[in-house]
Amino acid sequence: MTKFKRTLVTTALPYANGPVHIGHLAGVYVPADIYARYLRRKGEEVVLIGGSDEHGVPITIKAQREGVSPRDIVDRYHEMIKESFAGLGISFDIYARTSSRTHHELSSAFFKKLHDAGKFFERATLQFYDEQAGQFLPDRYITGTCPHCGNERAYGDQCEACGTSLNATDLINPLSAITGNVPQLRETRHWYLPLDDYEGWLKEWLLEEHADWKPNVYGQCKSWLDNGLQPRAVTRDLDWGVPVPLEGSEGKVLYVWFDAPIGYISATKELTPDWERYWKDPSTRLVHFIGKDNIVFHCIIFPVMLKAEGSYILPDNVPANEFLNLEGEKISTTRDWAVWLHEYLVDFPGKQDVLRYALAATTPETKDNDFTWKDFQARNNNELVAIYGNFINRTLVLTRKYFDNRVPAPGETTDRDREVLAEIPRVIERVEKNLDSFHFREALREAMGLARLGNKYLADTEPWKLHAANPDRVATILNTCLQVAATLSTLMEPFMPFSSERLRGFMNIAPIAWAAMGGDVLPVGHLLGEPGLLFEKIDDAAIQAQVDRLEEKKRRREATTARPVAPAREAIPLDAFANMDIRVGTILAAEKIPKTKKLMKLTVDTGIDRRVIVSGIAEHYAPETLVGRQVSVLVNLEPKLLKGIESRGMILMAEEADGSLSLVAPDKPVMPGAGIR
Ligand code: B3M
Ligand code: ZN
Repeated sequence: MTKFKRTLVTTALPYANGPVHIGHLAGVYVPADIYARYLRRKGEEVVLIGGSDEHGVPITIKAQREGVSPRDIVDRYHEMIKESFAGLGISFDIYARTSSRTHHELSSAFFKKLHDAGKFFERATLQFYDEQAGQFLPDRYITGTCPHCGNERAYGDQCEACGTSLNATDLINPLSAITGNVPQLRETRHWYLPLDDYEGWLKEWLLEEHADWKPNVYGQCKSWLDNGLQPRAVTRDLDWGVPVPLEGSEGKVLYVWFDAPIGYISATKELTPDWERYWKDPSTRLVHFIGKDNIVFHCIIFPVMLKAEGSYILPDNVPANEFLNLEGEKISTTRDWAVWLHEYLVDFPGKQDVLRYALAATTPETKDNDFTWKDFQARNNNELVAIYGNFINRTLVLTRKYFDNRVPAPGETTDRDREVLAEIPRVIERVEKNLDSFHFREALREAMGLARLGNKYLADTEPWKLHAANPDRVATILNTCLQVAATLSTLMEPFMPFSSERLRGFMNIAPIAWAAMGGDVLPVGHLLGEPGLLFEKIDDAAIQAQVDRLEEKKRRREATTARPVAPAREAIPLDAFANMDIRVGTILAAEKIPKTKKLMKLTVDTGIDRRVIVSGIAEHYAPETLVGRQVSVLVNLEPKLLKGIESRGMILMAEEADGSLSLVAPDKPVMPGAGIR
């Protein structure tokens, strides 16, 4: 491994404001875990670092929306995320959190060191301030009309209708999202990191010395550098985060993107007292796994911070991935368009490897990729079950049947047997080459190629037909298959650790070191374990349930975007309301009005009288479910002739954005005629 003695693998720290979805997994955590597991099996020194990003506006917004404290939010999601990662077998050496004391101390000291060394400059700017809330407003906390498309609910950092990124001061009629008041511009002072001063250095370090980075990463960095860098504020006016460790800076915290990457360092520090060996020794290779939206922070801003600090190593590679879409649409947490990891683990127990496989096989390495449930099913049924699983199962069952479950001694070999055995080291080499260069999809395809080869070899040689006539030949074939199977138990492990473990159980073998693969790992006479199924078919119903769930989300979303909740109407005096005579009534009879879709004829006991009311609820309620129900009736509405029936009054309904209707009823039985006011 060239000049490096060890590898420090970091994974983007997800905001602890919501669960983890397949987009996160495919882009960051599955590739990083494959990589770390691979290096470990090779016997290299490696640590895999993860943790929660618990600061910043994404957390405070979520807390405010739910009316709880930021601490409540991060405590809830940190545990949930940590647990679901463990459930999928992401083998973090530590899963830390940025609210920890170690992190606060370390990031605070980091800032102080840069400050004292004169690496920042201070600047005063005007920022929106909410007088009533008594605080400065982050851009996300300001809403107003988008100057580009007229959307009245644009945010101060972005308009989600037209996608334009904005400054809060661009908004027409800006309002505070906290109080709804008009915010005032007020002066505030912040510390800035002069990124522009580092342009020359970055061009050399990044564009020249790291021209081998993935083209999507390199290209984005180059474009940032070509466009010229601007100083970045590294502090914010917020009360949640790492306090700025300087006098007179009450109410200010470190910008979340300043402290979060330092989280990698503080996590390592929590993991081991020997953390400086990882972060300060140039023989450590630092690799950041991230998604494409985090490239600038990891390839430009964090390296500048590290360089300015002076005692840390810099990343050797940042193999960022593009995005994974879901059924052709961009994954979105706010729109709930995602497959959530914690839900997957419940819906598909014991099938962690299927998701890992499907995601690794569609890793969005150089361009966005699409996850579909159909593809997920096909990968399981046609590849894992029909090829890999089938090969393993046949091999083990035949060995049990013909050779008392013991590895048979091979007889004379043919060219075909030798070809299969000779392919093992070649496949291993190709898998390595691809993993070393972060081509996970291709690496998995190569590994799967070995299972495919084994499966085909078995199907072609048909040992089950040869046993009576030529047991020696069968022994050779099965010995070859068993060597391939043993190899697969290690070769597949970085991608699918759970089934590898099962496979080792079936074969009664201990884990095989990477370098030992392909050698004679199964001595003749070795007693195998209990064979079982490595993978099981996933039926159409299970897939349809997932597709239905997504369809339902889409239906709801379309309904809400098409008919958003109407704003409150103009204020009225109490009299205007008192003019409406609303009573509790009981439905006595209900029948659909023929030749109409929506109308129902209801006979209602209003307490005052029994009357007929025509109501447009036929699509929402069956007549027989209505009889006996209590409802709210506007009794003094002018009578109206509808389909030849005189309707006297109106049944009140709650109407949702998607048009669905519900009766509005008292929550316990009430005498008909009771007034509603
Ligand atoms: N929490 C953004 C994100 O989840 C941010 C990553 C921090 S990595 C140091 O995409
Ligand atoms: Zn807009």
